[in-house]
Amino acid sequence: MNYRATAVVNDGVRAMMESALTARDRVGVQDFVLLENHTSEVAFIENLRKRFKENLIYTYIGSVLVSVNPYKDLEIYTKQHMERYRGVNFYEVSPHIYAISDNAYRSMRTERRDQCILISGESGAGKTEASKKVLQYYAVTCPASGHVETVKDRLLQSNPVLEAFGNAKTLRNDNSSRFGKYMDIQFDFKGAPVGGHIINYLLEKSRVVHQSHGERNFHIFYQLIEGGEEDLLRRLGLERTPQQYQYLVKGQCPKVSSINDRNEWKVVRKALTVIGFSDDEVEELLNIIASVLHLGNVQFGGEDGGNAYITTDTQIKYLARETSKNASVIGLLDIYGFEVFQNNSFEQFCINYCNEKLQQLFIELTLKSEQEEYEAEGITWEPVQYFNNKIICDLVEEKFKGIISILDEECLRPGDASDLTFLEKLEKTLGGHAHFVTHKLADGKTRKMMGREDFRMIHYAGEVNYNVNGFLDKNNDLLFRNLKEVMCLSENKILTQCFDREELTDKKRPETAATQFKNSLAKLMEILMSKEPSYVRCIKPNDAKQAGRFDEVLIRHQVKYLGLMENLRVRRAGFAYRRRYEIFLQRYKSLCPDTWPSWDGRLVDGVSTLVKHLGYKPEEYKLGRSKIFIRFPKTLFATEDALETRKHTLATKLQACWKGCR
Ligand code: AD9
Ligand code: MG
Repeated sequence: MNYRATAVVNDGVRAMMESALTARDRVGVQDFVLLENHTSEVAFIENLRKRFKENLIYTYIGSVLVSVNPYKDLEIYTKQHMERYRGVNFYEVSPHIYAISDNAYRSMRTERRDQCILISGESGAGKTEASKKVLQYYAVTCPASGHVETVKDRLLQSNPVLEAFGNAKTLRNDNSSRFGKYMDIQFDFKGAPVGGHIINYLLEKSRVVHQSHGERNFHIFYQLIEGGEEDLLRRLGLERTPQQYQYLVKGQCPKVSSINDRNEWKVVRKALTVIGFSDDEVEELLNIIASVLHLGNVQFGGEDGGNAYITTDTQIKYLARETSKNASVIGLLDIYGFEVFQNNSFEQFCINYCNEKLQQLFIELTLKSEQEEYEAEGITWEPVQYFNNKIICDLVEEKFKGIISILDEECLRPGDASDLTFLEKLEKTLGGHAHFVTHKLADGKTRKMMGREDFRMIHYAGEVNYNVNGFLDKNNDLLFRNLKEVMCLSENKILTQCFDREELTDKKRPETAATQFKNSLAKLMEILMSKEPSYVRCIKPNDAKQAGRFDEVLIRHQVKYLGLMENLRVRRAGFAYRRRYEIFLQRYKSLCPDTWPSWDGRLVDGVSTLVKHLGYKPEEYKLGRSKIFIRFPKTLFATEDALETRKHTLATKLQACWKGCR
């Protein structure tokens, strides 16, 4: 044997030994259910830290994917990576957003069940990037047929357009989505994407007229001004100087180093055409954008200047060729996670309510799918104790006595209704509720550390104080009737689509913002309940948007508010690990002389022979119809260690043999 070959073998053996000895210590476990001490938050975070240090940003809790934003480009999204995850078993490859995407796609195809992927996390945690990765995965790996290329293009190109009109630079994220998004991708019977549609939630309209210091308006304004062709700007009456528009200078940062508005303009302009806007429609759309900028500069006389304002509640909807009845669907939800700031207002109240609903859905569906799996495998179901947060959802949404009902009532009440009378009503109706607190104590004394304008909710993930200031105004969200009339008279077709004439003849009072949100959430829950969910929980590692920084305090906060420990507890309540017989046997058959090199009998008998040989105790495992269920991680680790030792012994023998040959 030549020297080079020996060196390669030596290196291989060393690497094998090193990895056997240190892999788990160094990179942690790839599924939190395998943590020895699964109730320890410290162990949980330590595992995240180890993996993050090794650029392993993905970890599972069972089938839930936890993702930590790396704030740098990792070489893990190539076509080769996509291929690696295509059609393989979820657990056979390292955790990845592609594994979640592929698994959802395959379940949709094989079980003919609609799927949804729910992505949550706080601002800047990587939700939108994750949803783009899912779309890219489908665009590359799904089969194509007929007009499918157009549909794939539309799926991908919808993102830059949505981001231009719905994203903005905030202090937390240079590309922050200021709306929640649910996107349906429809697939035909061959598994090719054939269409889709998008629903938006709670667009932050107020940003059009006001931006906090260090923040910007929606990207499209800057893109148009920086990138728009000379001719176009002339037609729209715009100058290429963002500084001169009132609506673009409030935050005092019209330029952001990480954003190239001019290039983005080109991408967005092209995308508008790809997703089906004609040139005329684009011109009309940009006319609206330009009018908003002009309106912002209108000077008003009188005492308080610019009371008139306009919002661009631009609904970018694209409906691809509407589709055959047999179409299956994968839904993608990119929605704000729990928000807890120093000062929490109406927006945080709505967002956190949305998260309570999603948590309820998670608990119901996870337990349901666990139960279904046990039943399908013929294993006795052992009930799991868990906190049912329905009580908190009811606190918010119940008719007559819920917070939203009380708020609506105050909004309707003529006379002295104010944010403070709303708070008083809350106290009267909800005082004593286990999840609702104000500064007033039952004995008439005052609770310390609580503002007089605050109410506190005990959410499933922790306590949040809400300041009632502005609740009534924000909930009313009124646009004056004469303004609506003007909009309806416009010759701009897009504008008249946005302002429906029928609404004007309707004498009914428009729904309040909270009620609209409650109703749209109820619809969303219905959509999600009818599908099989996968979850992606995104974590932001630091506030500085820097690669390699793992801020433990910030991360602990998110682990808490994402409810990850509760996720883990529910997932670990039964069996920590389960595998199909053929996969388990294939991996460990070399550890038993009766199953090595192959087992000819029934799979279940092979697995039974193997685990008995390994000394598994009856209480440590159960054999179902097609899978083995292992209760504790330590049992599995002992088996993994035995496998590593065997590989090591074989490698040493091999090396000795090579030496002998030389
Ligand atoms: V917000 O609630 O919309 O404000 P998101 O959507 O959670 O927020 P986003 O996906 O926009 O966050 O990610 C923020 C930034 O983090 C991105 O612009 C990227 O610069 C960075 N990021 C996020 N995920 C990844 C990733 N997987 N790889 C590399 C990433 N960078
Ligand atoms: Mg986002």
